[in-house]
Amino acid sequence: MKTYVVRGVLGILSLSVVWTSSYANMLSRHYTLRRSFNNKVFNTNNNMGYTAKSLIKCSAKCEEDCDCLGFNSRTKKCHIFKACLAEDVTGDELAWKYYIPEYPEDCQELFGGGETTSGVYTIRPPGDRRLVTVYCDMATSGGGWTVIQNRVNGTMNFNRSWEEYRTGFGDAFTSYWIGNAIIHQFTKESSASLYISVTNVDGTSLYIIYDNFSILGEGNQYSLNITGAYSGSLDGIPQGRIQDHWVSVGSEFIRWNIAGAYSGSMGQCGGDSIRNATVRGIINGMKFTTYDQDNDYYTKNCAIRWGGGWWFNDCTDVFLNGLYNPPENWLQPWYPPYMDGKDVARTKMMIRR
Ligand SMILES: [Ca+2]
Repeated sequence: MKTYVVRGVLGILSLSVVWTSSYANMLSRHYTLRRSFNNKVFNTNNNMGYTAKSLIKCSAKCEEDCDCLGFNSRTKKCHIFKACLAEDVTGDELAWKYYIPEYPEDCQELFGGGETTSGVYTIRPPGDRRLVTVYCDMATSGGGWTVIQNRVNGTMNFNRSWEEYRTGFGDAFTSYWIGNAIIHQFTKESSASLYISVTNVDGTSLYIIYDNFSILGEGNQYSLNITGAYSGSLDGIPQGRIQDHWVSVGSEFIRWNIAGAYSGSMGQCGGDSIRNATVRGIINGMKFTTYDQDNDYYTKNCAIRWGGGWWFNDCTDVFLNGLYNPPENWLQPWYPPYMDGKDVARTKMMIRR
């Protein structure tokens, strides 16, 4: 299905283009009509020319370097410009219309503009010329969440280089990491709320929300910074199939039993496992580590040993980027309650500024 609607926004016509995919998600972009350019022709040195059957087809040509698109509904000409400037108008020709793509900085901006459908959208993160496709969760906990990490199955490799974690990898329709540089841009002026969910293989989900999340820039190896309160159900109570796990810590041990209570000699533990880790060190404040850049406290490299990039201490009790499929073991997705990736079907991290 391909549809477009024309609707009035502050007296300016706005074109909303919607694609649908086999994932039943939607990719949506907005373009604003520049009426003053109707029936004008621009100097063609500054554009790419195509033939397109429709405005929708033409708009699909509008990517990274497209700040203006022109379509002639009579001749089916489609022109992609870096800019449409009044001084570049060279004459008149009927049926030309020009549209300026509008890119929100994040999903919260889209949500505030009336987009209440979860799906894949194109954003232009603050301080960044790049266009980025992301999944926007418009339904969970008030909506407007920009998904920064999504894992829906094991097909996407999360054992990536520093550069790949910096710029981002994956596919917004399935599994991806949005990129440490982008997360930093989102959170460098003021911290964001961070929502983390872990979905069991039985379909139930646990979540935790941190009020204040940010990461430093690349010069500080994207250090993790979480402050303030948290809430949620990822509270250390064993769930679902997780039962009778034993963890030894030096001479001490913890035992989780079927009823959900714990016994042992470690006292209070669980809940905020980023700041209250009991086994492998607190990761709040830690730098990011990848297989090709070791910033952790382990004598070797946690990313190599554990098979994915993350904020490691020695190494971690919380690891959402682990190896997904047996026989390779995904360690400590979120301990407690998750000790092992075999209990985890999906994970998601998302932020709202
Ligand atoms: Ca190390």
